[in-house]
Amino acid sequence: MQTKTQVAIIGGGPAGLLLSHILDRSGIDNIVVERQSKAYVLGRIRAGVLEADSVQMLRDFGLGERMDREGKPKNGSGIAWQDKPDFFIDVKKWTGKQMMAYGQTAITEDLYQVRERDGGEIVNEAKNVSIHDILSDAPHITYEKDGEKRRIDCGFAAGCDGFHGVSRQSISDIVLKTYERAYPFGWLGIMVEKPPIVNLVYAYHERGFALASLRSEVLSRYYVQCAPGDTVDDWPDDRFWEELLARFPKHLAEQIVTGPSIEKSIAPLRSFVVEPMRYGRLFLAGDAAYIVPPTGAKGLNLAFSDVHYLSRALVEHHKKANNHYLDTYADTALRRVWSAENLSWRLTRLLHVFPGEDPFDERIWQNNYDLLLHLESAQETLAREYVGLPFDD
Ligand code: FAS
Ligand code: PHB
Repeated sequence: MQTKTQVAIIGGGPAGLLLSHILDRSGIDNIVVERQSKAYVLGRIRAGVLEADSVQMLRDFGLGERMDREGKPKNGSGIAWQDKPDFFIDVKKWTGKQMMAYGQTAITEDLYQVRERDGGEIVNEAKNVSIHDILSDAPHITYEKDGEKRRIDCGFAAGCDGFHGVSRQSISDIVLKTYERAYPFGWLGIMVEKPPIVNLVYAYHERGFALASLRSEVLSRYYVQCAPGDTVDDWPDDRFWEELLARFPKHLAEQIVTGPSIEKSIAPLRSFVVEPMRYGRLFLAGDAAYIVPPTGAKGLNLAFSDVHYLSRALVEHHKKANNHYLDTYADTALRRVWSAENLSWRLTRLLHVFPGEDPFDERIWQNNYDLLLHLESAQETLAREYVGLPFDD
């Protein structure tokens, strides 16, 4: 079976679905080709915090109604450091903006709902997706569905297929440059049907990092730093709660309502970027091009800023025959990616225990926390980075 479309979108996660929705609103036809089932995609539990510009983007494109009803606006997030005073990343004070606690799972549900309402074409359970003739003016995608080989002829391909996708691998090794940093730990996350503490708080403790977050007034999300080889079987609920409560100062640990986990998973941490984010008529967006450690709450938000830049580029090309934003997409997107990689790496270094760390480095990172406590310029800089740097014009 052969079809034709203006933009073929590989990957139906937040980046692919949001791009599809925005292009559709501009009258640019597109097809999303997703490897997993809809139920599998909607079952993923990942990000929890939206930057101010991500919130505005969802509102601008008619995706803000449930977020504004169920999401929790936040003036910032706390940092608790063992035996030191607490710190609050006060984005409201320093930038006048708020962030929003609203889970990626809900966002993906909202995206699916509007794409299906608007008759969007999403092919789920597409196997062996391949991208062909990327360097030509007429690329095409092939995939298999229900035992049938299918082809989509397209003008452009958007690689929104995440870290394990096919798009990045379709770029020639000759041009692809990779930058990577692996971390000697992972994040063990749980979901629990209990009221969250008032603010989202990151904690540094000699036993390891911890994070108290939320999804709603009755759904909390918690994380602890764990060893890279750990599995969820190593972490029964009792051990998790004992470790989490030990890593927060007493006045915060007392606020945490424990209970049986309804979800438990471990995510490895890495910093990873590939350049370029464009190869011929293939444009990468989101986790297909980079990964940030979740410490800075940047991964999902970066996917949204990529979609802002890429959708603008494709609309300008198709509606005004203007290729300026296509030609500048990769550099523009990467500027914001590297800023987020920078913040995420610094917060990961600041808040985690690095086994065997050089004692000098340990003191330097403790001093970085002291500077936050005492230096307004450091507080303002962190607040501006954490709320999300403005999109480039
Ligand atoms: P996604 O990975 O979400 O979506 C890619 C889609 O492409 C998937 O649906 C996949 O099935 C599909 N796909 C893959 N290969 C394909 C192929 N060959 N053909 C077709 N489709 C294919 N970010 C935060 O900000 N905070 C967090 O706490 C946080 N926690 C995370 C926990 C985990 C375990 C992971 C993996 C990521 C986490 N992230 C977090 C980052 C995450 O939220 C991403 O930034 C976000 O999902 C990026 O969205 P996409 O780029 O759409 O990629
Ligand atoms: C979450 O709520 O899942 C969350 C919040 C902040 C982060 C990472 C994850 O930095």
